[in-house]
Amino acid sequence: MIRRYDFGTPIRTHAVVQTLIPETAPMPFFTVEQQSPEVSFTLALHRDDVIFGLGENVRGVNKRGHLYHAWNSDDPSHTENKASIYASHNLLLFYGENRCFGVYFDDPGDMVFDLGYTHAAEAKITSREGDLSVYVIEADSLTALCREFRGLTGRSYLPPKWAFGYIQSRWGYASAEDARFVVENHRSRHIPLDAVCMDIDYMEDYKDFTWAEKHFPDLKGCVSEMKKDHIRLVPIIDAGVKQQEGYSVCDEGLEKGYFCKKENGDPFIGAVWPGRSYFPDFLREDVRAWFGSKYHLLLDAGVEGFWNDMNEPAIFYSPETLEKAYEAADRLRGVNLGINEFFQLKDAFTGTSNSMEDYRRFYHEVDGRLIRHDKVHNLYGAMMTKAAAQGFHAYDESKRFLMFSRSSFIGAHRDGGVWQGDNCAWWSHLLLNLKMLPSLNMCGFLYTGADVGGFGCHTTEDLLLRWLQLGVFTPLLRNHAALGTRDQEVFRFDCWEDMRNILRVRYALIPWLYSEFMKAALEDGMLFRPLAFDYPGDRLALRVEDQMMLGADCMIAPVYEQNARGRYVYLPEDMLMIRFRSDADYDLVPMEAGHHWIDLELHEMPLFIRRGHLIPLAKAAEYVDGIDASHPVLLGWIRENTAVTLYDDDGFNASPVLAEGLRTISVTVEDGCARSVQADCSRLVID
Ligand code: MIG
Repeated sequence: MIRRYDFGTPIRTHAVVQTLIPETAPMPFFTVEQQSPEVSFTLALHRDDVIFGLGENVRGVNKRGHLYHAWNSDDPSHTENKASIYASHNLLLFYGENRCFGVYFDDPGDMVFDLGYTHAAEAKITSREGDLSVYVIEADSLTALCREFRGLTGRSYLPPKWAFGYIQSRWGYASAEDARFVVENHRSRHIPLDAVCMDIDYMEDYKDFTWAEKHFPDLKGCVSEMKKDHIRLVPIIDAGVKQQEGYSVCDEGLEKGYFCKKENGDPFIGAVWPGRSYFPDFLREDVRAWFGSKYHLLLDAGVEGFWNDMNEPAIFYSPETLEKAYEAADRLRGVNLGINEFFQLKDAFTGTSNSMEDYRRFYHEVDGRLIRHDKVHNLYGAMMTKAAAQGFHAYDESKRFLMFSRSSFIGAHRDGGVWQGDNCAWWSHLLLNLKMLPSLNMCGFLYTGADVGGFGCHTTEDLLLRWLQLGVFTPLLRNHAALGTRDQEVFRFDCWEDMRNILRVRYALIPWLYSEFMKAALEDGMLFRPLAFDYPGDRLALRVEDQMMLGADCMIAPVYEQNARGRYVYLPEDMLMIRFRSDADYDLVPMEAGHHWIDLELHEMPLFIRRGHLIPLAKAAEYVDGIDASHPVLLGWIRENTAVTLYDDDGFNASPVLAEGLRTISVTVEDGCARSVQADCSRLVID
């Protein structure tokens, strides 16, 4: 059951797809305080209450004990002291004894989530602007809460099937030669690969929807040549549009008044990669339709997927903030600087980026009303993604396209996936990647993954290998690294064969992973869940944060520490561990419920299958289209006749029907032997 409560004048965010009539009775669970314009919601926490939610953010799966913000920010330092990164997903689930409810704050502006930070036994959520709808969700389980929430906010985005393949990316890839080099080095070593991401350097002067002639003299030819090799090129699109006369996107946007404006009506200018740029007012329907149609230029060249970046929006400086910095410099030049003045000078320049001053400098037109940017800041990235989705729909409504965005808001889960932004090549960020998965899934973002190997800092080969061992389970599996960091492609490392073998496990699992993904998407479920979702009565499962349930049948528990040769796991029930070295080389280890140490050499990774369940292992290939799932090997620990039902489709159809793609593989057990006409039962454990 979901009830809506309105405060102030709620602004349309596109997060919710159901129209609920606001309640007039007081809101349950919370004490509401209004101190205009702020509204806060306070709740006493019981000793054992757990708080799930907040989607993409730092720290744990249980968000209790710290302070978070709703403020989308381009911050490449995802450390524990941060309160927000690129997205605002304002969903909280309160769970404890006699307590199971969710609350969604549909507020596009700044919010503070004090979840037992100021007072350990109190949660206080504050809306700075006070214009919001609050949705209170009640259900009898965590899974049911999330299903209700998805019902409220709409079905998750469906990527094409090829987007489950391995994607190689790097900031610095610019040209057709760069892409070919990557592809050749994968294909010649039989390392699976389905796509190569092009970062900003493919463009002409970082201008959206252009490509540099010198880098891509024949883009269309290159895209189709790659496609023959089962590779897709996935270009980046940035939010800012370069200010340049004669650049059609800029000229049209100016002529039609599509860019965000300052109070005096002049278009706002902020500098990003292209230099001085304009920011399309994605909050307007007509601007979205226009910007969305620009993707057609690349779709016409055969491109089938994109990533949207810099859409918090990131702003390096504006002429105004820069001028202030120069003034500070002029004022202080020649002065024998005291240390305070020195820091003032320094801050004058570093403070030019993503400044509140700039975010208060421009306006959006929302349903005919001018609203200052800071009040709707968290919608910008989501509305850019919506523009792309509308553009794809207009281009070919029967087809799925790949889209993943850096910034997002609830509602953007209908239009695309997200990647987890500029992480670092740190072991702690491998763990952070794992922890964000279920939180993002609660909010509907199913197609997600982090930069495998780490974006910033130099990776190490053991980190990349261990990270791949997590990445093989994330729908978006992309190796991406920043300019200036050490080469990070699999083929650069001595142990590339171990990495390739792990990627082959991914490809053997894709039919199952795709099936689980599609079931989750089409039935408003989650792919990754904290253990607490599946074992509600289990006091130990409630606190586990470094293992996750995956799909209906499995649990994952990656190694996330350097030099570890294994790890501890907690099994809430009997499970079969598959210790994978490759798709063809693995051990089956039946394990009873409880605590275990498991040995895992650097090239080994575990997957746990719940006792009584089956999963199929297909014949791997070097690209998704080549995988043969017709007669899979079944893995599982069973006692009696068992069946597994898998979903499949052509991988493109934009309106798939679950029932039409289901196939059941059944196994009969007689005298301790298993048989199936549709599968190979040789690796089943039977007792
Ligand atoms: O300011 O396009 O998160 O993936 O490689 C950096 C260059 C801009 C940030 C993205 C990252 C991308 C990078 N971009």
